[in-house]
Amino acid sequence: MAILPIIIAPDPRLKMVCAEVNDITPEIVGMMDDMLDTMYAAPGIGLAAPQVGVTRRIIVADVCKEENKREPCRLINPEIEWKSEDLFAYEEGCLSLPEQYSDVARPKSVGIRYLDETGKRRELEAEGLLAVCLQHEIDHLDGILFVDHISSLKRNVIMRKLKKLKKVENAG
Ligand code: GNR
Ligand code: NI
Repeated sequence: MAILPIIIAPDPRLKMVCAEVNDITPEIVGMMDDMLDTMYAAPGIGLAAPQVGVTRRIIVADVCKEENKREPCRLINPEIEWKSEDLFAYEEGCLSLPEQYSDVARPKSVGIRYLDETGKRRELEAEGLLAVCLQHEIDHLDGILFVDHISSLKRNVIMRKLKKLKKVENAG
């Protein structure tokens, strides 16, 4: 069990297209547990490997609210198989963009194909908050942040704030 440091934007590691996992090693399985620990500690409802500096196609999620009803999801090489035409707008945040929020419209429901931690091929259908979360996480694997879905005006305001925050932190 380990809580890993979360990378804050802007950072080149958050802009990379992550590599597929070909071999699910014990290191990868252990890393997914560390990612879950990190996500629960934050707290967050999802986490993508590039946010902890690992540019591989791995995500974890749990949209359950209560701490005693945890339902951790571990997805390797997730792919969106289909998405609904109707959209759902939700106010998104990101652990890599602390304290920044904006409405993002995405397909309301999605079908996702992935490998579980044993290498078994699986599929899931998600809607509501889980659909939002999984699309947000899969975006991270392609170097896409939620601010890439909003107007450049709003994005620039948020990115400028984060750059300033980093400068202050580095100075202090
Ligand atoms: O914890 C998180 N909450 C959240 C809220 C709305 C839409 C997406 C998210 S994901 C975020 C954690 C995170 O940054 N995952 O990459
Ligand atoms: Ni995020």
